[in-house]
Amino acid sequence: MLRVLINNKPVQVAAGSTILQAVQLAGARVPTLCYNPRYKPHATCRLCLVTTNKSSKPLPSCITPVEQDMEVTTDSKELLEYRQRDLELLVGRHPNECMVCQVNGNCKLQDAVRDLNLEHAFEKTELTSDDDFKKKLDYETQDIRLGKNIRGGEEYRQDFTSPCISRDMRKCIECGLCVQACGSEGQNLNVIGFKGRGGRMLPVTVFDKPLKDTPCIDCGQCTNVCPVGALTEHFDWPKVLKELDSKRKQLIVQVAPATRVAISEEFGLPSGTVSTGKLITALRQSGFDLVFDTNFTADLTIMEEGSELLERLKTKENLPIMTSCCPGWINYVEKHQPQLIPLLSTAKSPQQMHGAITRKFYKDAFIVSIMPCTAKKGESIRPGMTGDVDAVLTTRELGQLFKSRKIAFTQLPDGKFDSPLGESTGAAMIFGATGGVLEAALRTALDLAGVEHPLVFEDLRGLGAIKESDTPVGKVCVVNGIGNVVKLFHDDPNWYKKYVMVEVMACKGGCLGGGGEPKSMDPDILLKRMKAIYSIDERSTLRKSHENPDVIALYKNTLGKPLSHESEYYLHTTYYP
Ligand code: HC1
Ligand code: SF4
Repeated sequence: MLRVLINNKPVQVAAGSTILQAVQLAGARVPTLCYNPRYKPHATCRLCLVTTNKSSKPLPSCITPVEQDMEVTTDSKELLEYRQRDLELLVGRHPNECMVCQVNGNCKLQDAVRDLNLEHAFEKTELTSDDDFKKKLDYETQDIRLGKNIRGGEEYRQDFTSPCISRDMRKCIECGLCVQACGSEGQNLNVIGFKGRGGRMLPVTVFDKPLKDTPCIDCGQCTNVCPVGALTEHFDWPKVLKELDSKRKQLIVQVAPATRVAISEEFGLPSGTVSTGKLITALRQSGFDLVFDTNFTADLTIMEEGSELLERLKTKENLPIMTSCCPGWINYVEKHQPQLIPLLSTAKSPQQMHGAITRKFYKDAFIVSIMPCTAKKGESIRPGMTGDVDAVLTTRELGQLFKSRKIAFTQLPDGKFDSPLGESTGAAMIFGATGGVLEAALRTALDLAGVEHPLVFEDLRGLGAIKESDTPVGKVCVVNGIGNVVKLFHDDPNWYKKYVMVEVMACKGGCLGGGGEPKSMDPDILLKRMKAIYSIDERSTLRKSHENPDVIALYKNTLGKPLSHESEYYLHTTYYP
């Protein structure tokens, strides 16, 4: 351990730590813009400059290692001037649209402007009336808009071609976090990379193509780390707000497993707080007539997928069965590894099963789903599924919607899901964590096969990259994050052949780390959300999908049995290379 003085306060830090880590340990603060604890720091923004007794020049604290007896000063007139100068350059070329920007209030550039008293650098925006604001919302909801803007002789693309991800490169501050998230430190897909050199570097897509024409899988990890409004989900919440206000139709909403934990962060509650009851009440106060649970169809997915597994084990065909509920993974298979298509479970995801069943019973309703995931927006308009779910909102968008409704989220009493599409088991809940789908499938498939087994499969839990378990029906594998799938294929194109079942979730941590989840600077955020998800399973009275009484009733009254003709019609789908 090294002894360091931060603004005269002594702290002990491990050798190899950065000054920024020591500053945080001492409870002090320096402003940061391009720093994210998930990725290697590279000191682009230079807002985290500090002075020390070891150098005559200010040093970027995010990349400078501590030394024994280093004396660090985080605040001084000189440092403020340095930081202000660097920030002014960024602000000077940033569009002056904060009042109508979708990330207004959740933007690190705004935070830095406030921190460094640079408000004067932003001129007053001209948009002052409600009408102007509504016009802006209409503009944001247009499906396709491809334009270019001129800035400093470069062309900057506004790209609204993807139903999942929007890009407005006028707002880019060139921090490079999106390049890291999509590249070798994250998804290993390199859809976004730097173009140009030195001060003219700009993150662009492969060959600078519109996002819809690239190998992007819509995972949204780039949007989750963008500190400003340059990369965002495609915003659908204004469209939902209009439907809620117009009351033209019955409004129905379903809630994904992971969102009931992460929504807490949007309202300042500690990470890992379970807010299921408050979430239900807030949705009702927002104007939804029926609040259902995606977990209900997570149980249904297990019935179908577990039965498919047992069928394939019997026929020894199309093994390993590969899970199909993550649309980022499906996009990856279709775009990058189409030879795997026959191995994918044909079961629709719980979102789409819920949409199909709800639509069967509520033909004219407007159906919304709340997901931690940007790719779910694209999934809802896949061939054969369009029209079941009318709009998909990310957890972040739901936070915006609640805030626009002035809902006092933290003060709300607990509500209850509507029945029957709101009942679920603990097995459904763990879908939200990496390994959870496979664990839930095993709990049911092994029971149905009459084999003794533990309830909890510890080997499949946690944040490991590749997790395996030997089960009575064969070896199974969980791959945590698409970046790890890319590595596996790179090392051995036949890596999957030794398993009977493989689960892949495109985002690290599973859905709880989805691209549409609240942005967080907490290095332990995935573990905290995961712990909360498993705690819900532990508290559940029913923990196996085939024990869900409403699922049993749905088969009895409507679908017959898993893999029946009716089940195939409503609950299964097709994939396309
Ligand atoms: Fe997921 Fe799923 S678990 S894909 O991670 O199978 O998004 O939360 O809703 O559909 O249930 C996401 C989460 C989610 C589906 C379920
Ligand atoms: Fe890359 Fe995912 Fe962003 Fe697409 S959505 S550019 S795959 S990080």
